[in-house]
Amino acid sequence: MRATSHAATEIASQPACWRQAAQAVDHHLTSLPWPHERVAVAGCGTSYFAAMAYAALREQAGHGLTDAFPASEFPLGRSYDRVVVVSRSGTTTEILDLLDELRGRVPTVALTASGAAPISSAADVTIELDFADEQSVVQTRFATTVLVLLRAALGHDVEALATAGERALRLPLPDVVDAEQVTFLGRGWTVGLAHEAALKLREAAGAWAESYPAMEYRHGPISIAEPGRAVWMLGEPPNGLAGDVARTGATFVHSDGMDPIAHLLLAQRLAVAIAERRGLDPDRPRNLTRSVIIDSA
Ligand code: F1P
Repeated sequence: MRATSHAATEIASQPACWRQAAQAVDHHLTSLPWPHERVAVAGCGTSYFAAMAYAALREQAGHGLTDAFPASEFPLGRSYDRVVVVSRSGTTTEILDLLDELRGRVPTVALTASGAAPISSAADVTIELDFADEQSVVQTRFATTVLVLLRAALGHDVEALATAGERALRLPLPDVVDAEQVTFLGRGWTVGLAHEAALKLREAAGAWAESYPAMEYRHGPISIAEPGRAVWMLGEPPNGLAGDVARTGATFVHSDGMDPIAHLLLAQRLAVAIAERRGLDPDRPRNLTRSVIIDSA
């Protein structure tokens, strides 16, 4: 294995990518959802989780109804003013199929790392974030850069996020590298981040990781908590959760005031650290390719 994985390098470059996205946002504002539009956002895997986080943030900001769907489960019968799709590769089958279905019915905008990919001719407008493309199969910086661009469009202070991200890159990892199992939790927009963090552990490290909306955790998933396992809250934990987890003997990790997207960087780093501990290459997950292209035959 290389001394430094692509994933590790790409994780470390996120604050710089976020700043670059912030510089580009004004240029893209007219293509992105306008306040009061009914919007749906779709993606697959990591790109879907970025879509989920944005959807919750946009609604919370009062910009209007915003749904998020896996591209394969998009409800074609619903009416929207604009559909946003997210795909690093721009070649994912479900995304291209969805854009085909939507053509001429609703304005579509695609966020991709590759403007030369088929997604560009399938969507009405393409926003290319080539500076956030990645060599690792495992996505980190593309998805967070998409989310930061969309947060910038909602008026969030990207410089503060980038500074928090730099701090998250310097912090020691929580003491869970040897945990047998990690459950990530979120609320509102951080539910998407929790799913993304768990996906990173599964993809990069083949690790047992789960994810839930935080208030759902006590409705069953807490049954697997025990010493040697961990619960990791992205954002503010709901009342009593830390104590409930402590009583199981599991380790409880939380954002402690850090913006959850910066806290996600620690979870990404954890995924790489677990992979390295297990002698795995975090850039090359088992059974996964950079883009899922499904043969129609
Ligand atoms: C989506 C995706 C990623 C996954 C892997 C395979 O790709 O499912 O989430 O980590 O890279 O593809 P894309 O549509 O964003 O290119």
